[in-house]
Amino acid sequence: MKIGIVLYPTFGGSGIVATELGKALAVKGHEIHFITYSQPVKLGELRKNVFYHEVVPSDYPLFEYTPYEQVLTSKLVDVVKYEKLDVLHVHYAIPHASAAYMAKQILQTQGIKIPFITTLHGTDITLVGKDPSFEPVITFSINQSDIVTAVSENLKLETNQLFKIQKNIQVVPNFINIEEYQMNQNQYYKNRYAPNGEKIICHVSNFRKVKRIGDVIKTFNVVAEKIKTKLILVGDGPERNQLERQARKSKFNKHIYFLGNLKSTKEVLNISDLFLLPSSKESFGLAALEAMACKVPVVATNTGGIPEVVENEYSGFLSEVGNIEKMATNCLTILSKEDNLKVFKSNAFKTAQKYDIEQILPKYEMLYDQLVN
Ligand code: GMT
Repeated sequence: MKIGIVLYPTFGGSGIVATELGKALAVKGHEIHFITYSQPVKLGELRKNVFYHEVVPSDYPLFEYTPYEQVLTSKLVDVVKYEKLDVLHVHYAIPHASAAYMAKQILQTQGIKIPFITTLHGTDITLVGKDPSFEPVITFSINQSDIVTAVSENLKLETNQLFKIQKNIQVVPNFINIEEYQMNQNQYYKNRYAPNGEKIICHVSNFRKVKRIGDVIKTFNVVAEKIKTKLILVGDGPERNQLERQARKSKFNKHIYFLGNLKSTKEVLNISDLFLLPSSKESFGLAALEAMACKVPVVATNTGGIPEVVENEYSGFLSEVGNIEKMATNCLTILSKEDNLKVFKSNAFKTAQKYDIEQILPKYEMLYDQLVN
C-alpha cells in the first residue's frame, strides 16, 4: 500500500510515533511518504520504501504569518496525485486533519479519492485543541476524517467530552520497537554519572510546563537526602532556564545533569534505575514506555492515559499530581532495596512488551485495509 504520513518532525512523542510507524510499515513492504516541514528527528538515512517530502512555506513579504496549512494542503494534493497514494495518515489534529480534509476535497474535483485517518495524540486535544480559536476547525476535521484514532482510552474520553464528535474514535495505543531499545549498559557513561554506585533517576521531555519538571527536582531533593542518587534531565524547551535556576539552588546541584536534547535516549535510559514523570497531563506518556522498554521502572502521576501504560505497584508507582512526598517515598521503595529494584525492572520490561510494535502495527494495517478495500 502507498501511505502518506503527515507529522510534526520535532522531538515530541507524536512525531516519534509517526516516524517509527512509517519506518516499520516500510519494512513490511508498504511505500511510505513522510510529509512535513523538516526532516523528522528519527529519520535521515536512506531506507527502502521511505520517501520524504518537505513542505516549504513561502516567505512572500505580504504574509505576516506564513500560511503553513495551505502550503501543506497543496503538498498533499501533489504527493497524493503524483505518487498515487492510497491513504493519508495524519498525526495531530492541528492543522494536519484540516489540511487533509481540504486536500481530499480538491482531489475529489479531479476524480481522485483519498481517504484519511486522523490520530489524536493529546496536546492537540487537551491543551491546544480546546482553545476556542481552534475548536470549530478541530471538531469539523475530526468529524470529517474517515477514521479517527486516539492513543489511549483516556484521550478518547476527553475528546468526546471536549468536542461534539459524531465519529467513533478507535483506540490504538502507542508502541515501541522493543528490540531497538535493547543494548548493554554503557560502562563509560555509568561510571561517568554514577562513579560510586549511585542510583540514577532520569527524566526525558520537551521541558514544557505540563511536564512539571520542577517536581522532578523537588522529588530528587527528598530522595537524595536518603540515598546516594544522581538526576539526569534530558530534553530542552521553554522551562529549561527556570529549572536550571531551581537546580542551582538545590543542595544536591552537583548531582543534577542537564543534557539537552538527544537524538536517541536509549543510552541514558539503559544506565538509569528509575524514570520520573510528574506531568499534570499526559495522554499516553511515550517517554515512560521508552523507559520501561529499557527495564527502567516509572514513578509518575495518575493522570490522563498514564495509568493505562504504567501499572501501579507493578512496573512503577502512580500518585496524585504535585504530591512530592508520595513520589519520593515511591522512588525510595523502588531504589533502596536491590531486590525490589530487580523486580520492578523486570516488571517494567514485561509491561513494555505489551506495547511492542509487533502487537500494534497490525491494528493500523487493518484500518488502512478497511479504507482502501
Ligand atoms: O507532551 C509531549 O511530550 C509532546 C506531545 C506531542 O504532541 O507529541 O505528546 C503527546 O503525544 C505523545 C505521543 O502520542 C504522548 O505520549 C504524550 O503523552 C502526549 N502529551 C500530552 O498529552 C501532554
